Amino acid sequence: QTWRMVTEEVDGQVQYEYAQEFADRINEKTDGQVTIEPYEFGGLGNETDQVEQLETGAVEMAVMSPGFTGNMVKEGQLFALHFLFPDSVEQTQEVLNNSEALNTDLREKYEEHGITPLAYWTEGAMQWTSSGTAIESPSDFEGFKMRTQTSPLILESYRAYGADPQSMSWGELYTALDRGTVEGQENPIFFIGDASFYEVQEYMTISNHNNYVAMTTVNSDWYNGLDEEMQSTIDETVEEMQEWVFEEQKAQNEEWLQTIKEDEENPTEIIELTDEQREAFRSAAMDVRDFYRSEVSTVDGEILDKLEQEITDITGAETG
Ligand code: 6CS
Repeated sequence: QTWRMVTEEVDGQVQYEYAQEFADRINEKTDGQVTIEPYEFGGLGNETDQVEQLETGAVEMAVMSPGFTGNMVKEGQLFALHFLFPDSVEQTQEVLNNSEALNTDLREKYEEHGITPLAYWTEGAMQWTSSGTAIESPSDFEGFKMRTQTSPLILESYRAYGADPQSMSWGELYTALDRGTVEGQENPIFFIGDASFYEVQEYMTISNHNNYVAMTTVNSDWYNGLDEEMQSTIDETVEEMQEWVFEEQKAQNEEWLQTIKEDEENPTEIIELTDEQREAFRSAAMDVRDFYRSEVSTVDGEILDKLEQEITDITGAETG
């Protein structure tokens, strides 16, 4: 049997490396009975096409970002909220692994659309890059043309700082930054490096304002139709991969930070925010939580409330 697994990234990047490793493990565990074909970004269309392919069962598996499913699963947009997850990436992964709000409640919301998220994992803390303006305080975002993914709440999060956000596929982003169609974007460091965005940006602000979360997803009907043994093999492999991908993103993010710092041909000014500067963004971002509860959530923010409690239980501090 051959199953397809689409990703939103290309060879060498975290999602695609994940898919390859996942495929190798399944192949080995099934003594070659099952082959999983990983697809790079673009191989079967753009990010939005991929969501549709998984929904309809045209592909069996996908690595998918909630940032592209916001128009479908409203609740999934909670990942867009800035300063929600712990500052520590380790603790963030702990929340992603153990949260009932995400692994039970949010999973059910996705399943209403035929998609089952089997796991959530971080690709690292997100940072801002910019040209023209160094982003150090919310006022630096005033009128700033910011590229984001398609989820409406991501755009709302930048409007809260006064920015002028627009969504586009990352496939168009290098050119858009180069031409000044947009002035900045957010991503984990490895992606800012590997997709060469830093080459066409002047500044990188270490904001850690959010985490890039990806999901390992399957078409629900397909998954539910597998025999028990195959389902367990998949579940067990998804579980093992959590530790693997944490180490992978960590290594890639560390390596790329070094490379960006040392690239003299493409100098990038790296800005570390002080606690006070970060606090200004954090307080400007808080209204977006209310917006999520009142305008976005279809269950009055219940999943977010539960998640906030789970986060507090792990960090011992309020998230808001
Ligand atoms: O910015 C984006 O849209 C892309 N960023 C990452 C880290 N992975 C794929 C995604 O499409």
